[in-house]
Amino acid sequence: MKALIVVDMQRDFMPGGALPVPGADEIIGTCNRLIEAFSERNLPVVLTRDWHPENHVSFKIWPRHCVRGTEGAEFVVRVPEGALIVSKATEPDKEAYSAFQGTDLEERLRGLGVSELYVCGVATEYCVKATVLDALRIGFRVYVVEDAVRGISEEGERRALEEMKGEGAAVIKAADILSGL
Ligand code: VGL
Ligand code: ZN
Repeated sequence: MKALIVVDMQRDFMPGGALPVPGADEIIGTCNRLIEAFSERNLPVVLTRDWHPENHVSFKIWPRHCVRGTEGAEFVVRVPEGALIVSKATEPDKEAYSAFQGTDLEERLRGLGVSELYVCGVATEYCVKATVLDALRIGFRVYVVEDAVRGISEEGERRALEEMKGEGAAVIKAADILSGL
């Protein structure tokens, strides 16, 4: 069984937001098409969100962003009925880039019989990469949707894609998923 994981497509990571990822708004449409395609086929759709408390430790390194309940933390993609929403980095003293860190995502996916993950969203070299590497480590087959991810820097994104491939991820284009789902 396949599932889609949409990483941190939230207002604060869009251009004009608190921690902008260049070009992140350009992938909203593609993420939405993937979300529609998976949910139409009753395949699980996971939406992760950075969901920080006011006093989160990451605000020592990053501008204040994605404070839970604020506008900046809202999703900019469609949230289909039945979507699994995974809130991460919710504890003040713990950073968590991976959607598997400190969440029940693994158990929920296993409970649904999922073995193959398609990952899109932001930021390629932070939360996307950490999520993909964790997923590979715990035995999922992972596809990174290269035209539906964006990085904070181009160099960071390029290196992250290489690292994910080196650990066993496959890189795929959205059109190839949509035509073969
Ligand atoms: C992220 C930096 C800080 C991400 C989250 O979603 O990639 N990056 N918090
Ligand atoms: Zn964060």
